[in-house]
Amino acid sequence: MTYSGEINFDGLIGPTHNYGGLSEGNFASKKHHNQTSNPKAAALQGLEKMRLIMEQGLPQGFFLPHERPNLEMLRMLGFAGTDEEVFNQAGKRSPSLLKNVYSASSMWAANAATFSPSIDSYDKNIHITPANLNSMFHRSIEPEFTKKQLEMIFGLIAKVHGPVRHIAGCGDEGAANHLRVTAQHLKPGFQIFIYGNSAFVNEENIIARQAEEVSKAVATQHQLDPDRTLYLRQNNAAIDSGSFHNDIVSLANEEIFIFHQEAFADRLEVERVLHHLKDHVKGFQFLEIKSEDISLEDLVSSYLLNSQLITVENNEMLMLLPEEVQDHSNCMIWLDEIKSSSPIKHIEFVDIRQSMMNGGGPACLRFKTVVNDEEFSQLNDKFLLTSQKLMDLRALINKYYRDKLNPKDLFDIELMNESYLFLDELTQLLDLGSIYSFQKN
Ligand code: SUG
Repeated sequence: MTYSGEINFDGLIGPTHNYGGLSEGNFASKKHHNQTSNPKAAALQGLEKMRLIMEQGLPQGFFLPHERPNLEMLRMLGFAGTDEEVFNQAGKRSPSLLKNVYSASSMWAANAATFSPSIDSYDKNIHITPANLNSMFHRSIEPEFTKKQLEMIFGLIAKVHGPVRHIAGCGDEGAANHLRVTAQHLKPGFQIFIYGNSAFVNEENIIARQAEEVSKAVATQHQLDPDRTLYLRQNNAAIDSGSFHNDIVSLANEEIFIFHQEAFADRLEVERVLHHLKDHVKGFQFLEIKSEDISLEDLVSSYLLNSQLITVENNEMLMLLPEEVQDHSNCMIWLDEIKSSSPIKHIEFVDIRQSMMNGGGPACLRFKTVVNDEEFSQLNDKFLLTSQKLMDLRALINKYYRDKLNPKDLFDIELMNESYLFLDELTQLLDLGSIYSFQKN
């Protein structure tokens, strides 16, 4: 099969998905703290979303869940002995730490890395930089295994860089703070990097996860044309309203750029960016959501813009939204309006409630890439979904996953064993060999 265009890689939701309340500034994570999750339903919901995208004719990729609990991290922090001893000591001496190394947060693949397609770079290579995610402990333990998977998938066709070093203030949250606008996926594009603040400025009470300097470093490393690289700063009011990542208040696909009136800090900069795009991108269209139509609060609670916007037949677009949007009449009115004024002609809703309760909508669950046909032929297709793999994954999830998991259950070593058994069988199913640390002991 040949293919060129967009391919999304979704994070398979792992067996330890739980509501640990670990993310400051993420309202959903805080609101559902200590509620009982359903990892089985979560993973099946994630697969169903992937199936819906495949149904539209796009190949669909996936990332494997990371090894959780991450005993290697506990060992790096001084815990020693057998796996059981390390687990039990950490549970006793530092319950919060154990909860953090158990997080299934790698499911939110939009935070895995920043992706630049080869057409945009001087050296005509795909460039990928794994996000360091250093703002939150539970996420900061993701980049190493993310890089490993990126190398396995894109190793033959991309430069996979190292994450930007873990330095206080120098956070990188990957594609969740990055947009690409272009006449067509495979034409040269304009990349917009969105940051919270400078690494050297610390504003009280504002959790700015993405540093300006880091965004700029990623753009430089990706060999992007400075005339085609744009920067916007998140509005503190948006961050404060629960938009910890920019992908909750803006969205782009090909020539369409959607954003909320209060998404960005500096109106003049927004105008400059819009002019630049209007002058250079054929068919460019922006849709600005006015606060009087949909408040920031409604945007964050509905996750209207944390949806997937994909190009389907006849250059029309499909918007795949979380079901929760249907509870907001103002969002539904807006959707009706854009159907007549933009290429977005198809609207679908998906139930990903389990992920939403931790602040992750459809857009969070996917890492968007663009490849040409030659690159496509060299992707590692073990990470691409087929109908058969979909069935096999469903069966494996049904076999191993719990349908009830409370954060207090994380202290039960049986959960660790179940999690590792699942991951072991998963690597066998996908013929990946031993990729997890526990498989090497
Ligand atoms: O980093 N939630 C994730 C949600 C990430 C959403 N991603 C995008 N917007 N692209 C986060 O805050 C919650 C984990 C917990 O509380 O157990 C969490 O990590």
